[in-house]
Amino acid sequence: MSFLDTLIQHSTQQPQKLALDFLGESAETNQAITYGELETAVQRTMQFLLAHGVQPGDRIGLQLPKCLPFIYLHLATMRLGAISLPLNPAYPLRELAYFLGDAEASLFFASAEHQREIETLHPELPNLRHIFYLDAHHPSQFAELIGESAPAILPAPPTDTDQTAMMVYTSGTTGRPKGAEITHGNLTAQIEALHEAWGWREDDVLLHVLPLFHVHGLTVALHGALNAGATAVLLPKFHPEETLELLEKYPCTLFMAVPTIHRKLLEISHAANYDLSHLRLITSGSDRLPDDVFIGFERTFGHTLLERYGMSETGMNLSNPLHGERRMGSVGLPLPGVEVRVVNPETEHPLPDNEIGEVQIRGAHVCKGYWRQPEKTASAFTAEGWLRTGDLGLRESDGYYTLKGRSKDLIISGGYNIYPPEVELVLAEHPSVFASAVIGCPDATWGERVTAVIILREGYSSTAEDIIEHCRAALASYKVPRQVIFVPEFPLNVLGKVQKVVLRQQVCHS
Ligand code: MLC
Repeated sequence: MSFLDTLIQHSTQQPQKLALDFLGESAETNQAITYGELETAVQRTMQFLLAHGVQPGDRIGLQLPKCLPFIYLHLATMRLGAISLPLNPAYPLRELAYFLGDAEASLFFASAEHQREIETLHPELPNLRHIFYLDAHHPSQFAELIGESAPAILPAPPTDTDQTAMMVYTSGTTGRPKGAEITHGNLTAQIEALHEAWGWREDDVLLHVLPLFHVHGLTVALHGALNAGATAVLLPKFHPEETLELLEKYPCTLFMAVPTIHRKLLEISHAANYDLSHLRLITSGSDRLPDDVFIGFERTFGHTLLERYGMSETGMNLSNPLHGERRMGSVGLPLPGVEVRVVNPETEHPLPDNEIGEVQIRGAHVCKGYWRQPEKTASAFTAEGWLRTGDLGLRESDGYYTLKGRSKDLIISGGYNIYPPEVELVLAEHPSVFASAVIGCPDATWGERVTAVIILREGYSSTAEDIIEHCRAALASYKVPRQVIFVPEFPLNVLGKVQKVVLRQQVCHS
């Protein structure tokens, strides 16, 4: 049964069961809804979308803060066979214009706070029929917007597993960001594998502190809870103390986060006073889990974190086991239905155990390709359908996999992927910058810190603050360099390319 069908089944079999408990910033924004109410809200949202001309295949942009209407819109869009396009609210106008333009979104739901700036974009986006502005601080506003139109006969969820359900933009080492097309079949395969591997249960209570616009918070955590008929307790923003309090007192059984969040929990001075013994599973992903956080969690909370490995294009691929050894530094074993191999990056021949090569992935969970970029799609997959992840790793003889770095030029900060070429392009627009190289320096809190290494144009001067200000105007804040280092020259290889590994050794002093 597809993920969306399963969700409908929960609404008929357990309509009174609490599905989502949204803990807003104030009592007014708190909202708790059952599976029955969720289904009603999704159906009303479908009617609203239909009334605004949404057709199967249409792209619906969602750049909203974490709120229940985001969830209704995401589910309603997919139920109609249209394509949900979640977007990070941190994207500045320039990036937003690219995503909406490239996807040719026909409807766009944005935060009322940004109405004035977003209005200026509208004339540049001929395919965009309507923009709706939502005020997350007033939940009743969405209900008023969609109204209570007479129930129409609504279409059943799409049955074509190859139909695109949602699109997630990822950047790359070259060129413009590309929309990974995640199909209905992908979503179902992803969630079934996790359901089995992590033993999701109807009586699970998940504390959800992640953003909803990335696969970790959306297709792993939220879809996971809804697919299981469990309860998700949603915090609009991560606060370390509140998180520990809720985990203890709600009480919750499941928690999923990125290493930066786990570290922030450990940094609370009285963390060990919280009793988390009733939790049945705490997972970590989106970035490598540092050993000291793994050990710190065991010592402080008596929990062995379960590390797993995934990416936007695939959802989750590998996971340490629910029962059995959760190996420190390892991303575990392939999930059900997931094929994994490690190959020589040049020849693409499979390597024997314990040898480092590129990790390649195949299975029903892997996206069908990139939106209107056939060349990028072709180069991402081998002829036999293996996805080239760009991650380096090895398989140990007992089947556990360990990641050993990246062949792609990529920085991971707090679980967000940052592609240096994107930042370098923005730096190149600064009049004083002759050349730049953007690297990730090790950072205890964030994993890596975005660092811009710059050669100034002769006769020009600039300051770190000036460079950072310049980047702020064009980039989402998590991509903005935290550190700027001016150098007279870069270490270059024989082809004249910056040797980033050497540069990192020269300038990163954590
Ligand atoms: C926030 N800031 C960051 C940042 N997050 N800077 C660098 N890297 C980050 N990840 C900056 C803000 O821009 C802001 O800067 C300042 O930190 C404070 O912002 P904040 O929002 O108050 O920070 P905080 O709440 O502490 O956020 C930290 C965080 C957040 C860890 C909770 O980064 C987060 O939710 N990360 C999860 C990302 C995620 O879900 N990734 C999944 C990708 S899917 P300023 O200068 O404006 O003050 C994927 C596949 C897979 O990778 O396998 O899961």
